[in-house]
Amino acid sequence: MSFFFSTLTLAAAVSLANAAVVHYPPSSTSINNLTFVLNGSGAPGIFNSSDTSDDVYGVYNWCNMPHVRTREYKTPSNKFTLEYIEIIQRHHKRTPYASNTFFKEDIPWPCQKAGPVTYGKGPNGVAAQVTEVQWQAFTNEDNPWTNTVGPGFGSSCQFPQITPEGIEDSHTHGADIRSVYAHRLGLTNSVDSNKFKIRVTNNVITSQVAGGLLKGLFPQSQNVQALIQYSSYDSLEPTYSCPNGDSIRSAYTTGNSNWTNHLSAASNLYDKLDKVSGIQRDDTAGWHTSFDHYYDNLSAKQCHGKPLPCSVNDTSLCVTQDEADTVYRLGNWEYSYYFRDADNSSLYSALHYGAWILELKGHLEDKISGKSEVKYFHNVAHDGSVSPVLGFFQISEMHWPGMGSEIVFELYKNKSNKYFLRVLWGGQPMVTSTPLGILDMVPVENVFSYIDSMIGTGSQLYAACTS
Ligand SMILES: *C1O[C@H](CO)[C@@H](O)[C@H](O)[C@H]1NC(C)=O
Ligand SMILES: *[C@@H]1O[C@H](CO)[C@@H](O)[C@H](O)[C@H]1NC(C)=O
Ligand SMILES: *[C@@H]1O[C@H](CO)[C@@H](O)[C@H](O)[C@H]1NC(C)=O
Ligand SMILES: *[C@@H]1O[C@H](CO)[C@@H](O)[C@H](O)[C@H]1NC(C)=O
Ligand SMILES: *[C@@H]1O[C@H](CO)[C@@H](O)[C@H](O)[C@H]1NC(C)=O
Ligand SMILES: *[C@@H]1O[C@H](CO)[C@@H](O)[C@H](O)[C@H]1NC(C)=O
Ligand SMILES: *[C@@H]1O[C@H](CO)[C@@H](O)[C@H](O)[C@H]1NC(C)=O
Ligand SMILES: *[C@@H]1O[C@H](CO)[C@@H](O)[C@H](O)[C@H]1NC(C)=O
Repeated sequence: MSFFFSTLTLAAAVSLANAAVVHYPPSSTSINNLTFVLNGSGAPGIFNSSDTSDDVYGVYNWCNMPHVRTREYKTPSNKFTLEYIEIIQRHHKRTPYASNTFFKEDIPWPCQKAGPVTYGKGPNGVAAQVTEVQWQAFTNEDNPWTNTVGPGFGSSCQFPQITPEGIEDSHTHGADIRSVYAHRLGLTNSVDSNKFKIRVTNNVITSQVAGGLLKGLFPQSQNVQALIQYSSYDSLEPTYSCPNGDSIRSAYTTGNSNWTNHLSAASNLYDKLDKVSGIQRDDTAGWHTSFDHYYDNLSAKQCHGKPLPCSVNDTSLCVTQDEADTVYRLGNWEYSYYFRDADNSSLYSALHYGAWILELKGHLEDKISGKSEVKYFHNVAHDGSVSPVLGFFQISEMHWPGMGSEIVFELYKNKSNKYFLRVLWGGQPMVTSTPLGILDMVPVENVFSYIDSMIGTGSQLYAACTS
């Protein structure tokens, strides 16, 4: 443990039961440089297509983030054998959330014959008792609330819903993972539930992604069971209650000038966006407490090749590309602040996502002890899941995790039965600001000590969250 505590004099330590969380500040880059974010130019990556050309693959693409692929994969020395992988990813590209669609403009979202398949099935299978049922969103103007909130007329998607292009990206993602790991882990063409597990959240969009992903991963797969935790304490989304974590985060956002400064500095931009959208400056739906809603709505359109919105009352008053790019820089600044720049962001990540991290540690321990024969565990989740994992391991450059962002935990063994962990972000070893450095063949016990120093035991985490 002295490995971690020796640096205490360099960084602020916060006691959490027996654990001590040390915040190691991130690198200074254009992402967390507020002067550049407000007064610079350009988008911080690709925001208008799922395609990234091979020569630059690995750059930030909000629409379809880089993941492991054969072309870029670095095979470790043959002194190591791969024993187990665990992947956590964000879902693929989607429509905006209904709550982010109060902009009144009339860009339609077509999802004909591409709705979620949603039905119950008994143990006797589909043929015996049920038929497949697919949702088809529709509007009827006889319902007088149509067009008063949400996406309104002309859209046939649920909000949110993974779009047909997002399903394609999910399938490609699965096929790319297969190309890297099938022969390394001995994965067959269909799911062997003793060796492979897939987990989703209670938000149906993660199951929509799982369908495409699984077909790419296991081309012969059928009737796969996806693990799902109870919605009031799911560790993956996460939904478990941690009021102390929530207060720590509010203390560094709401009312804290380190946070609110960027909102006031962007006042002119807000004036323009509000003029186009018709949203009031004093709205209570969160349009002015962060850039999240504008970012989601603008980026979802651009990722699907749709134009930027114009006012429904004045078609010459439109959001410009420069304004959208500024919203994208601000959104990335916000995620860097939430999960890395704020002094208490590591403590927040440890509390808010500690339960999933403890499950991950348990999976690794069970593999090492021989208790489990699972070789691959795949989690389909959200930006709100991937972000605190990056915050927990204190990545050196924090971006807002885009569509399909992926973290792979690879567990290796050497010929003297020693275990090592390599963690891939965007397909490459993750660079952290912690004493663990680059997470590339780190002795697994050092990672366990780090986790212990951040969280302690499950009952310590529970107490730190709730008492
Ligand atoms: C967001 O997207 C939906 C769907 O196009 C649109 O109807 C809505 O009004 C848009 N505005 C935002 C950003 O709220
Ligand atoms: C951005 O530029 C404006 C005008 O050039 C200046 O007033 C403002 O202080 C700058 N903002 C930051 C954060 O540097
Ligand atoms: C932040 O960005 C501004 C404007 O691009 C630049 O002048 C300044 O050197 C940057 N600050 C740091 C710490 O990199
Ligand atoms: C996407 O945006 C880039 C700039 O970020 C631009 O060069 C490119 O032409 C755009 N592509 C499309 C299809 O609009
Ligand atoms: C603002 O951030 C600085 C640098 O991280 C920190 O020292 C200060 O305590 C923060 N202020 C507040 C009010 O949280
Ligand atoms: C358009 O005009 C109507 C009537 O004046 C107004 O109620 C509505 O808020 C305006 N919408 C926008 C987006 O400006
Ligand atoms: C971090 O959170 C702890 C626990 O709530 C609090 O005592 C401390 O003042 C916070 N630190 C900062 C820099 O806000
Ligand atoms: C396995 O790793 C351990 C710890 O780094 C090392 O001491 C040992 O020599 C390695 N064994 C082999 C066969 O490389």
